[in-house]
Amino acid sequence: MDIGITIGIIIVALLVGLVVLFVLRSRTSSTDTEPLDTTLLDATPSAIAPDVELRTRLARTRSAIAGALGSILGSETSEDGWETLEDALILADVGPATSSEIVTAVRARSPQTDAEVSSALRDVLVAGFSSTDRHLCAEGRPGIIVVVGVNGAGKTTTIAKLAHQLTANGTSVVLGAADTFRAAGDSQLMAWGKRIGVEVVSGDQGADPASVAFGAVDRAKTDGVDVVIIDTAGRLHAHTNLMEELAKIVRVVERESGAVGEVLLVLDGSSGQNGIVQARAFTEAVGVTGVIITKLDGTAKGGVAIAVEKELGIPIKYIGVGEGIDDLIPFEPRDFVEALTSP
Ligand SMILES: Nc1nc2c(ncn2[C@@H]2O[C@H](COP(=O)(O)OP(=O)(O)O)[C@@H](O)[C@H]2O)c(=O)[nH]1
Ligand SMILES: [Mg+2]
Repeated sequence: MDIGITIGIIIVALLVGLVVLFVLRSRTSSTDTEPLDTTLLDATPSAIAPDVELRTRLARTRSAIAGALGSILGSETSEDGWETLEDALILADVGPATSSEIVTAVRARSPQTDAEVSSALRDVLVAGFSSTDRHLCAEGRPGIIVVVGVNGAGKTTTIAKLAHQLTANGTSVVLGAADTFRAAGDSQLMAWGKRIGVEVVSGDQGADPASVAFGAVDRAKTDGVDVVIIDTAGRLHAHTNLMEELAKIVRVVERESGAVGEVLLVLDGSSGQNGIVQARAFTEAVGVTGVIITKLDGTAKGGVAIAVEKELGIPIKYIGVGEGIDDLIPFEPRDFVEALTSP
């Protein structure tokens, strides 16, 4: 055979081989952009040793409740003792009606010994929480989480903590700074983003928050990012059309992306029963899917967590127990109750 023809055949064969290889490779890499196979995200803090930590972080609320429990234990469980317990629950912002129900339910179990009183109280408190799944839902690609709540509740800090935990577990995150109402409303989120190595999409002051949210979702799509978390404004809801603005953010993002996985309401734990009134307003406007209660480390009103789920019927998904990046804990009713009632 002519040497030229042989070389020609070899070159053609090599070219065909290369094309086949290229097609195969691009097929495999295209699977990378398919939806996450799980819709539930695992955001677990790395640094916290739950039991001991939680007990100390909740010290203020705990000393009130466990203190009252102590006054019943060791004595005859007298009428006075039960009243002390009910008062302690009310002071911890469990709410008068719920506190009375709790004490009635504990008494109905006729506990005789100290151990029985403690365990009856624990069981009744735990039973007050729902048994819904508390994982974050991240349906869709990207999964979208919108975070709402009044100014100062802890939204921006909580978003940073959450993003940090998600990225530590291998989930990529983009943040949307849709708090465009305040001057430099985005600077705090940008600073956190830099610190934890997460990109922040922002807009100018006064920009339409929904368009910033849209931009963040768009960026996540382009870059193949798993989850978008959107920070929002929180000026007092009575004064402006904040609720309308939040509803628009959710609507626009839904239109762009099909689904919003979570609308998380951040509540300041130290605002106690007032927080429940706020929560109702947000829930009516934007269909809140989960609650995060912050600042439980600095308050004696942590009992509000018990009231929140009972009165709103929305699961608490996380609690904030400090200002540090790791101070956000997935909410576990039994751990929480044990931390509050342990001596
Ligand atoms: N002690 C404590 N402080 C918190 C917690 N979460 C947030 N904060 C503080 O609350 C203040 C307001 O938080 P920020 O995230 O700016 O609230 P936003 O206005 O809702 O975005 C900041 O000083 C935070 O450090 C928490 O769980 N514990
Ligand atoms: Mg903020």
